[in-house]
Amino acid sequence: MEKVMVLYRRWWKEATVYQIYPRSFRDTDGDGVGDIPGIIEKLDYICDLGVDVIWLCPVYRSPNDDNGYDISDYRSIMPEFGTMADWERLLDGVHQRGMRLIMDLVVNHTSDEHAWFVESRSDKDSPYRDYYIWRKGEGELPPNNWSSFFAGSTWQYDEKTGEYYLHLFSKKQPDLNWENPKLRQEVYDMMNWWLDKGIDGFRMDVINLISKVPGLPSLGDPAVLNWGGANFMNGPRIHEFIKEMNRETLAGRDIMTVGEMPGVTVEEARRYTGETENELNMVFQFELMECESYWGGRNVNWSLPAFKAIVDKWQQGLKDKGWNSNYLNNHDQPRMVSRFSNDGTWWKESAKMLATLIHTLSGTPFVFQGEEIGMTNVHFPSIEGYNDIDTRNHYREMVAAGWRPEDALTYYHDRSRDNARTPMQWDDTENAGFTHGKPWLGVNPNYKNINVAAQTEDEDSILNYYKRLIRFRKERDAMVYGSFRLLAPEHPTVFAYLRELEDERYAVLLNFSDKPSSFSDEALKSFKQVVLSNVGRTAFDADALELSPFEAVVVK
Ligand code: TEU
Repeated sequence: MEKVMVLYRRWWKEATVYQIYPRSFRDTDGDGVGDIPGIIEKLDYICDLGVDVIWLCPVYRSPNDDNGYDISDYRSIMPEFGTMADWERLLDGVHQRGMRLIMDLVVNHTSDEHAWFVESRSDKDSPYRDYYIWRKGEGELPPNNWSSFFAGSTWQYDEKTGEYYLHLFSKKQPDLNWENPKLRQEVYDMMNWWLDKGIDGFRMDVINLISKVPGLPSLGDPAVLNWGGANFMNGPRIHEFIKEMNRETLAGRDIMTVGEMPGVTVEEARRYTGETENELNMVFQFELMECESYWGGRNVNWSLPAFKAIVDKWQQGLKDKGWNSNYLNNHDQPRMVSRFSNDGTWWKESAKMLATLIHTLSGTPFVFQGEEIGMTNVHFPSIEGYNDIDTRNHYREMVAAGWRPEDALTYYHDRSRDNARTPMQWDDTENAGFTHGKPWLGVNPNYKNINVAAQTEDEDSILNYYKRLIRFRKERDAMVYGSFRLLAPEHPTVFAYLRELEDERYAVLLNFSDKPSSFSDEALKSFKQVVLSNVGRTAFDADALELSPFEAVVVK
């Protein structure tokens, strides 16, 4: 059994991260859009959860084609959110409470309104031309057959200079050309500028997309679209770029980094996160987020054994070689309780059960705002209710391809990124206490029942369970540094595993079903004492174990 070598102890391994989507967190000036003063107002709430790090989604100047992921000035704050002075007060407030702040770094692309792109598109001879990726078309056709994450071609024709520019996301998000050393240096200067202000790290948006395959070849099979998009993911210079970025900005600073990486494999992640690789601390992998298939607009086949196999692969794959991040929610994903468990009868139990999973795996847990009160998917009655560019563009494309509008809408009831983006539910007053104006996106009508105020009062609430859970992990080295051993990989309803560090041993048992599940395993024989339960269990008998619907239990 392993020892926690002092060398491998890291604050960011022990930390819990809380993600804020500022637009939807708390509005103080009544314009219907969340703001930085709103975050400052809620810092005591966040601190009280027991989290250590806040990850702030983009707060930079942006025309908001993709809600801040299209940045027009990296060094100023979006006026709707406040001023640089507000942001500085936020940083101080976070630090005063002993927490840390990590910023979103979006450098695969900028906004088309960024000064670099305005210059770049103005003239083929502009010194900024090469900051972006420009190509001639193939006759009437764009330079290749890649399709955008947000539907349609990745290429936009630009009249002025008669060429196309590449945009993996919206046409207002032109991709930066990382092959250009001057551009890379500009990015590093900007990162150092923020780091010198005292921030504690970065979450790096789609950072594995910055190196594209030379020549930008078409994908072999046009039907594979972007998810077969090997030509722009984990490209040949990706590790070189990230190592250079590390040398130029991160090295020698006590910060944390997490790279968002669609399409990343465990093998690649070992390199990105290896202790001696000098790249990043952890990555967000997408395999769990893609464990479903969609037919006719309903998610039909995610199965627990497949889900467990993915978790196990990543737990084993990065063991002693890198570090995992664990999440089931963020601003791009449907709400976990609607997606992976039960947002009806078993809402409370099942939200706690999923939380138990995330906080008892090896890796750093991430909590997305509202998750801690079990916020659910929203079902806006019409597509007009949706704001998200990904939802709106794909919906249009689907209907044009022959989907019935009601089926496309049902699909987005399950899938839309706006499920995560409805305003935070603070209390049962109008607009859930998010704003006294008109919210930019509709509030989920269930805010009367699901809100922070009600759950603060209720000892048995999801919110209070999160607080216990966060503390629980922090107090136990085995939960952070222990090994992971999956039990009964094929069991259809129970997710069971051991976490062990020398003689500190825990078994975690999670029932993913709305029916009772019995479970037995030789490995459980020596476990006796219940140390955490989402249903008030006190006794544990490994020989006659029946878990109640969505029960979670940790035994010692
Ligand atoms: O997301 C990148 C990403 O791959 C997806 O989660 C994406 O939102 C989804 O696949 C669309 O179908 C990051 C950000 O988290 C997201 O909010 C941004 O829109 C995107 O990059 C572009 O910056």
